[in-house]
Amino acid sequence: MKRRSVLAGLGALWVAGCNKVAETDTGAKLLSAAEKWHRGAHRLLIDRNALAPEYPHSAVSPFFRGNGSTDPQNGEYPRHAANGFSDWRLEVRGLVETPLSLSLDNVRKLPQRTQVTRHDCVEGWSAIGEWTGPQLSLLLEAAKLKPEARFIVFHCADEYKGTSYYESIDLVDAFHPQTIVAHQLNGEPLPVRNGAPFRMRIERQLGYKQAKYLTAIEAVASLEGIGEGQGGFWEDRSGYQWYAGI
Ligand SMILES: Nc1nc2c(c(=O)[nH]1)N[C@H]1C(S)=C(S)[C@@H](COP(=O)(O)O)O[C@H]1N2
Ligand SMILES: [Mo]
Repeated sequence: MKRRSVLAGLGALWVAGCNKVAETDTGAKLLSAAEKWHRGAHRLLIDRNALAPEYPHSAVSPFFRGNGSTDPQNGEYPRHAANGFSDWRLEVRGLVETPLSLSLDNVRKLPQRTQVTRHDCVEGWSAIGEWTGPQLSLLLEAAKLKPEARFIVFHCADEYKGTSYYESIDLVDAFHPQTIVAHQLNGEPLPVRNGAPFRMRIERQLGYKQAKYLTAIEAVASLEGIGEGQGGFWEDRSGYQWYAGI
């Protein structure tokens, strides 16, 4: 037999086998369940890439309140704040080929995205702000994720209630176009209250995911061993949902 007909024969066998499964009742049920699952998963992925609403500049809240840490006093933060964050470094590390160490100036010179979005805090308040910064995907592409990377962890400079604040997201949110490393609010450098010099904006997620005072972005394979292993400060402390999609 020629190779081509062997392949054709294999194809025919597979189709025949498949029809046999479909002929039986359980087989048909299995197939339709698999198909439904597949359609559901596909819909979920499309939804997860959808954009959060963006607003006209006129919708910006006159005052974007601060919540949680608003004026960190621990470690080197006060010194950095006093000299305009001129020697602050933002690291991109962990499961990457090329770790990065970026100054405020380095980050300002990257291609920028500006978005006017609504921030929703679970404590029951919202505010609209205009955020500017490079997309996180740009930094992750520059650092080149290793294939084992599954989550992105955000390390923060502040201690809140005596514990370092941190957060984490999966790669779908990490590569979402509205996930940016913001260094401006309403066209001005980020106020200390809102996370200077860098904070995350992950627009499809609730307020507590929006890590402020960013020191490092770390690619990891698992969230075990980071903080108490639940993926974030509030997840560890109060059992908030790790996936806080909106
Ligand atoms: N580093 C750090 N990030 C943080 C917090 C914090 O206390 N520390 N609080 C979170 C919560 S609960 C909210 S609602 C938002 C508040 O952002 P804002 O201070 O700009 O309003 O930041 C989130 N990110
Ligand atoms: Mo919040």
